[in-house]
Amino acid sequence: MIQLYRIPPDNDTGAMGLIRDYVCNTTNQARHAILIDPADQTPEIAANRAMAAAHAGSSMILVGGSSDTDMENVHGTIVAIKEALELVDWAASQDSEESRSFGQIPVILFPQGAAALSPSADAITFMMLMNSTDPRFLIGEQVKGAPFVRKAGIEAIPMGYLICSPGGKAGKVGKADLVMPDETERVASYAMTAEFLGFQIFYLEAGSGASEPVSPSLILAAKNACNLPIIVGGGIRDQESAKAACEAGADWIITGNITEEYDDASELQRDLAEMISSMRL
Ligand code: 1GP
Repeated sequence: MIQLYRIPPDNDTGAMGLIRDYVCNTTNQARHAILIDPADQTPEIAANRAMAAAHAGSSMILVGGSSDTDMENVHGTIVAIKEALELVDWAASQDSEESRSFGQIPVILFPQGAAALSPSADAITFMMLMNSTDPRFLIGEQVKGAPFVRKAGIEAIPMGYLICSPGGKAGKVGKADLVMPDETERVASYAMTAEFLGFQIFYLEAGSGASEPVSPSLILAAKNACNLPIIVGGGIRDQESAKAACEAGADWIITGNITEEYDDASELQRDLAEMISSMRL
C-alpha cells in the first residue's frame, strides 16, 4: 500500500493534543481571544493588533475570515504574528520582571475553507458549520483540507460551529439556517449533538460585526445541554456584552471587528484590558 501521508509515530505525538487541551480544558474564568481577519489588514498591522491583545491579557489568537482569505494572506499574517510573539518573548527573557510567556499564546487557524490554510499555525479549529444547508460546509471543505492539515502536522481541534441570528456574512456565505434568539431547545439539541459527535468545543456565532450578539439565553441553553466549553463571538463590542455572555456560561469570548477600529495599539490594549477584566465574574 502506498502511504501518501505521514502519520506521526507515537514518539512524535507527545506534543499533539497540548493546544487542544489548552483551548478545550475549561478554566475557572472565561478567557478572551482576538480574531484577526487577514482580508482586512496587512500582516504588519495584524501583528501589532495581536500584540496589543496579548499585552491586554488575551489567551488565543484566531486567524481567519468568512471571505477574501487565501493561502497567501493567511500564511503571511500567521507568520507575522508568530514572529512578533517570539520577539516579545526574547525581549522578556532579558527582563527578569516579565513572567508571562507570549509563546504560550497559540495562533490558531479559523478557516473559511480548505483554500485558506497555513502550515505555520499552531492548530486549526477543524469545524463543522452544523446548521449549514450546504454539504460543502458540513463535510466538503473538511475533506478537501484534511490532507493539508495532516501533511503540515497541525493539531486539529474538532469544533461544532453554529451560526445564530443575525449571522452576518458568515451566515450568508455558510448558507446557515440561523438559530433565532428564542430557539433555546434547538440550540440545546445542537450542543448535545456536538458532544455526541465527538467535537471538543462548541462555538456560538452571531456573525462578525453583528448588531446583536448571541443572546444569553442561547448561551445558557447550550451550556446546560452539553459537556463542552462554549465559545461565543460576533457583535461583542463592549464590557457589558462580554460580561453578559460570561455570566450565561461562555468559556471563551471572541472579538474581531472592534479591533479593526483602532489605529493606535496602546488604545486597543487599554480597551481590551478593560473588557477582559470585566469578564472576571
Ligand atoms: C466572528 O465571532 C467572530 O467570527 C467575531 O465577531 O468581529 O463581531 O467581534 P466580531
